[in-house]
Parts: sequence; C-alpha cells; structure tokens
Amino acid sequence: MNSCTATYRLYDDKADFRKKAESISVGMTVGSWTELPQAKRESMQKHLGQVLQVDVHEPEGVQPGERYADVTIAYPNVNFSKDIPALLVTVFGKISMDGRIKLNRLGFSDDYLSAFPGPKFGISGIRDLLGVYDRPLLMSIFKSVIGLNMDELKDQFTKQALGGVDLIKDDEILFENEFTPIEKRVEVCLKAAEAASRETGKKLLYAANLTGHTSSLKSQAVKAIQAGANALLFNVLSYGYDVLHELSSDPEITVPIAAHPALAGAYYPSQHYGISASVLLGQLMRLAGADLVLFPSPYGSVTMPREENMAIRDELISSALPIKTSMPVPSAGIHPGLVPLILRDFGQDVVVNAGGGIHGHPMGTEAGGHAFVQAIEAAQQSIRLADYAEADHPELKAALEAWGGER
Ligand code: 1AE
Repeated sequence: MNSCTATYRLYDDKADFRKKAESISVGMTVGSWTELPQAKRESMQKHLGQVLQVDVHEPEGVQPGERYADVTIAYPNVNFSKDIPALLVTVFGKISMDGRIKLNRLGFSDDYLSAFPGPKFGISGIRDLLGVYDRPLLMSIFKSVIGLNMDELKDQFTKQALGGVDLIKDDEILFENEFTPIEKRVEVCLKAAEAASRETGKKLLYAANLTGHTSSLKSQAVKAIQAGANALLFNVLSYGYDVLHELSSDPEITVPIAAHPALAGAYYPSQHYGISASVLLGQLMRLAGADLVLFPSPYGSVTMPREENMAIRDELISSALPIKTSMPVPSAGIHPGLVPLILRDFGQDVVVNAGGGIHGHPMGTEAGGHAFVQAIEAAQQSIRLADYAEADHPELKAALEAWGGER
C-alpha cells in the first residue's frame, strides 16, 4: 500500500456523503481537480486522494442530527513526510474545522511505518526490566508533592515502594522546580528504591516527569538517566507526538517512556468532533514510541465508555503493527475493588495504576500498596475480593470498606 488511510464519521441530515468524501479527497490533496488543465491533471494524478469507502447510516425514521456516514480516504505517501505532524495535517488539518466530522481511525502504509521504530521496550521489555512475567504490574502515583522538599519526597517514595508496587510515577503536574529538580529526585528516589527492594524483594521503576522547554527535553532526559533514572513520564499531547517520537527513537534515551494523557479530553469526548480516543491514546502513542500509555478507565473517577477503552487497548497490543506493543495503563480513581474488572478487560498485560487509591487507604500509603497486591492475588486466582479480605488480608479488607468491592 503506498497510501495512508483515514476513516472519518461525518454527520449531516441531508448531504450527499459521496460528494462530500470526494471533496475532502481532492481538497486535502491536490486542492482542485475539475479546474485543472489536462496536462496538470496528469502530473497531479499521483497526489490525488482516493475515496475508498462511504457507508451511510440512515435507518428508516432516522432522527434529525443522527444521520451519518463512515468515510475512508487514502492519501498518497508521496504527499507527506514520514512524521506524525505531516500525517495529521494531511488527513485532518483544515477539515477538522469544517462541520461535524471526527477522525476515527488511521491506516499506516509500510513505507510510512518504516520511519517509526516504535517503543524501545514495550510490554516484554518492561517485564524483562522488572523480572515479572506472570501477573499484572502495579504502579503508584506520587500525590500532593508540589512544594515538598527532598526529604518529604523521599518519605513518600519509600512508603509507596514498601507497599510492594512495581512502578512509581511522578504526578504529571510536578514540573522542574528548585526543591526537587529531576536529577536530584532521581538520585534520592532510586537510592530509596534500592533500600525498599531489600525488604520487598521486588525491582522498581521510577518514571520521573520530563518537563521544560521542548529544546531542553533531551538534555534533561540524559541528565536524569546519568543520575540513574530507569523510566520517564512524558505529557505527550502538550508537546506533540513528534517530540515523543524523537525522544523514544533517540539512542541516548535508554529507558522506557510512560505517556500521560493530559489534554486528551480536549480532543476525543465529542461524538461529532475531534479525534477518537483509540487514535489519540492508542495508535499514535504507540507509533510515537510510548512504552506505557495511561488513559482513563471505564470504571474509575474519570470514565470513558468501555467500547472506546477496549479500542485503545486493542491498538496498543495489536500484532498487526511491526513494532513493539505498548503497556495499557487504565487510570484515574482506581482502587483495589476495581482490580477484578481491570483484569477481566485487560488480562494480565496491564498496569494497575493508582494515586488516591493508594495514599487514601485508611491504614496509610504502604497499606494501600499491600491492598492492591492482595486484590491482584485474589483476582488472579478468581477468588472474590471479600473472601480473600476475610482470609487474613486486613489491608484489602479496609480498602473494600472504604471504596467498595467488585460489582
Ligand atoms: C488518567 C491519568 C490519571 C493520573 O495521572 C492520576 O494522577 C490519577 O490519580 P488518581 O489515581 O485518580 O488519584
């Protein structure tokens, strides 16, 4: 295939959708077709977009506002360079502002894909780093850390680590600051991780938030890695996918990158406008090289319809792409009572991720981690959480009393 494809859903009560599709395929490629002289048409032919499919949805009695068509258009590779900004502007630049239209899916040509090495680690690489192959992973999120000094930060890190988590990530709102600059907090936290590991017997990855001006990100990342960083967190949408692509494919960035979804809600929730969650948080995150991808779950505090959530998961783990898979991290408002649902929907290759669901535990942060570990043990053995809690697992019991159990 020497084209990339884009599938849109267009809403209109009356439009001739085929005509609309033709006008997109021409307007977003050669600009105008009928007005071109014959000689020019011949030279422009290789650039012309092609309508591949138009499926109109207008059942009898369709209500005003509900008539739509799913339209797929092929865009010749020759029109754009092999980077995500060029593809996005080609397939959804101007038309993203032209009426009720949502970009629902992308199709990548082999030629285009050849410019994307994808995640350096992916699911298998992260498991190798942690030495954990037979269960979901558990991640804890630093909370209320703005303004903390290094000792206070270390204290919170240690409590999380002793809770038995596999990964700890910075809060995405912790930026470069004078009290806990990235290279210092990496140094302090990783020392604390070593000490905790001696007690828990578990390895630990700490994803430090990479922030600052775009031009300083690489040097910040290298500084963090030289200080011992073994993972990074990155707010992809505020910088752009190309920044993640450059970081993830840089040979000097030798650690996994966790992609945070901050700002994604500005793009995907509308039925009529924007870019679907599975393109934003599934296809593009993986293509740009995210090893772990955070996104809202169907069950927590910031929810997303289950079907959309499963579509993200499918894009992250699909074997259709010639690059490594990305680890799904359904997040926001996760507590131990939700673990059976997470495992039902994501299986074992998932990171159970919580901030408030760990620090807000009635017996404290460390117990919060233990409660999740116990919930994962129970769910893996198909034991009801309430039964497992009664069998001498007081941390899980307290968590279920605080937040409720499986539904
Ligand atoms: C969807 C991102 C979730 C996130 O980054 C975060 O900080 C969640 O915190 P909790 O678990 O909701 O407290």
